[in-house]
Amino acid sequence: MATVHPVPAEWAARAQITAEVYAEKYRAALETPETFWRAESARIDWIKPWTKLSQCSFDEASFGIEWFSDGTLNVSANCLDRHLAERGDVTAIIWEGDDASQQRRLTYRELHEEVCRMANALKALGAQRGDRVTIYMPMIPEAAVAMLACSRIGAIHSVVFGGFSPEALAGRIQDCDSNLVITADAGMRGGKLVPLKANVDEALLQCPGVGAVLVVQHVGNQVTVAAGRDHWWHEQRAAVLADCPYEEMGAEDPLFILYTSGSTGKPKGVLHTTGGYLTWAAMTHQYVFDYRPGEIYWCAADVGWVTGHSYVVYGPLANGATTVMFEGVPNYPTHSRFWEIVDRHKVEIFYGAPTALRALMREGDDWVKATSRQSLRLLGSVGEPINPEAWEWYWRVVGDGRCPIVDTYWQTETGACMMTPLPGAHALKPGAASFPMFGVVPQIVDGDGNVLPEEPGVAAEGNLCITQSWPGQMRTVWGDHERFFQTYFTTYRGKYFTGDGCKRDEDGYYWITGRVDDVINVSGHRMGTAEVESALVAHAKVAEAAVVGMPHEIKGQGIYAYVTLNAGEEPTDDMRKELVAWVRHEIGPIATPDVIHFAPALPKTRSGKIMRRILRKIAEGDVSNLGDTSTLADPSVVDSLLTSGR
Ligand code: 6R9
Repeated sequence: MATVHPVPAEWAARAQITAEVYAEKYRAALETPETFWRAESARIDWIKPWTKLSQCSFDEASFGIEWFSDGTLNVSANCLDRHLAERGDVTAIIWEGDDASQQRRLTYRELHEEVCRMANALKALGAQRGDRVTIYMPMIPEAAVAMLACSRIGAIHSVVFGGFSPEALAGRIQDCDSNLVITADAGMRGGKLVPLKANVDEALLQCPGVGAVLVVQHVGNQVTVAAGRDHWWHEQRAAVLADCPYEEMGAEDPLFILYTSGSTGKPKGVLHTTGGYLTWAAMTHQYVFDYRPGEIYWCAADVGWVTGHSYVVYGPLANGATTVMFEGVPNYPTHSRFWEIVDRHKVEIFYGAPTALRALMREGDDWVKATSRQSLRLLGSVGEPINPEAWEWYWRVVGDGRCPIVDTYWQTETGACMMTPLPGAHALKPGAASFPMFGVVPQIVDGDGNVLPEEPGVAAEGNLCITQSWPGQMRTVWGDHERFFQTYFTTYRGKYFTGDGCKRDEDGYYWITGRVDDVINVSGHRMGTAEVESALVAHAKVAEAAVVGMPHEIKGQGIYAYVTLNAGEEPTDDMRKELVAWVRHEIGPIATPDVIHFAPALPKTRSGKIMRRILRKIAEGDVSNLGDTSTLADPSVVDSLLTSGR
């Protein structure tokens, strides 16, 4: 029996969402959606109010997703302009550099001015409504400024995580035909320089369509400036006006593209639109974190991931919050860094990833206990399942047993949080994503698509689908609407399939059990095994590769790569190093294989399909029961795998 932490009395007394309110709102969102969403979308300032709530269908013949479609608004106006009258002097962003002596604060008024100036600079460089702008930045306020500046002029941003290689960056620039890139000279992480501008230079050798690069001077390192193409932000900034009118955007106009990995092919450009996304991000930010105006809130995610989009930038700023941005890493200069930041800025709500917690947990409690953390009142977790051991440590050591933990389950595709316990409403079960957000209807299906019925007191386990649309749902895969439909709506007809396994326990709590497709979750980052495979086979000496996940104490999952070399190539340690370096070059450090297993051959069925089940078992070190291998074209391949080199 898992431990259960009851709702603390003081939380039940003061939380915005109590058990009763949760039940009422959940019911209202499904039974009277028009009234429910009228009220919830009123948290956004609309230029022209919507009259059409939604037109959504997951069926092939009538497929389409639209919310609030005849309404108009502007996202940056919602995150900035409308706050100026009442809280113009409130801090919008608290920034702390990798080096703790670097600190910045921007009020809403200052942020508004920066965004207006950057919007004007983008226009001066030729950016227009509907253009794609790629943002490749460190975690500095200008990353948020760049996103908001795009939304102000109706340009579609595509943020690429600074840990991706020039090769990966180029692919993302090409896929959405970006003609403008915003970057910085460099970023700093854990005392190490990340040469962003140099990476952009390398990527642009393959991207002739990019006519302008806006470069923020951050570290002050030497960079190359290509005349006519590259422009310093500080120079442009000084040359433009401090005010920029915002564009009136349709609710269904694109807001951003964010590339994410799937089970097949190249990363997909997940497209989010304007009205539904902002409503969803802002609503969940308020309810999930029980956020109140004036609170200091810190989401430790990078803006290169969806969590950074929805919970560092759009959700908190739409709600007028003070959002903390941190450039560095949890263990630099010491393992106390996160908690020192909490103390320094009096952070009340902290939202982070299990992988960081596991890494810090391993270093012992003293690093945490050296800090006060008295300001904290709520903790959050996101990105991957949190193991009960890490959960209990987070609760007991970081939160001193005072702070509820919201374990928020969602995806790049879902825009913002889909399932979570709410701190004043639900007793907490360590590791359970718990209950659906308002408007979310989860369904657990078996492999054949049969719905496992929801019966009180009866547990069920299978694959997680969502049966109806919610405002923050992605609208398409950039440039490939057919792929959008095929990827998410054909495994189980008429339903959105998440790709995750899930169980519902006797009390109705949902637990995410991890991906059931060929996606692995490495340190909370999604990685398609197919992507790593295609990087490996692109190497001249590799004949074939198959990649699977393996259990990893800190990262959650590690990358285990089986590689068959071309005839005549030697499987040496140097070869291993060469391949690891190659993958880092092709994708980036986040794709670094943990194990390269030189395999004389891969186990294949007679029809040529690689039997991944066997590869996973061997990677897990569970070789006692490899299951039925009789359908293999050559069963002796398994023995050769067991004796060959890792
Ligand atoms: C927000 C984000 C999505 C995948 C998702 C699932 C896993 C995220 C989780 C979780 C268990 C949680 N995931 N949050 N699993 N519990 N609280 O992470 O988006 O990068 O697209 O990853 O991450 O497997 O399908 P994204």
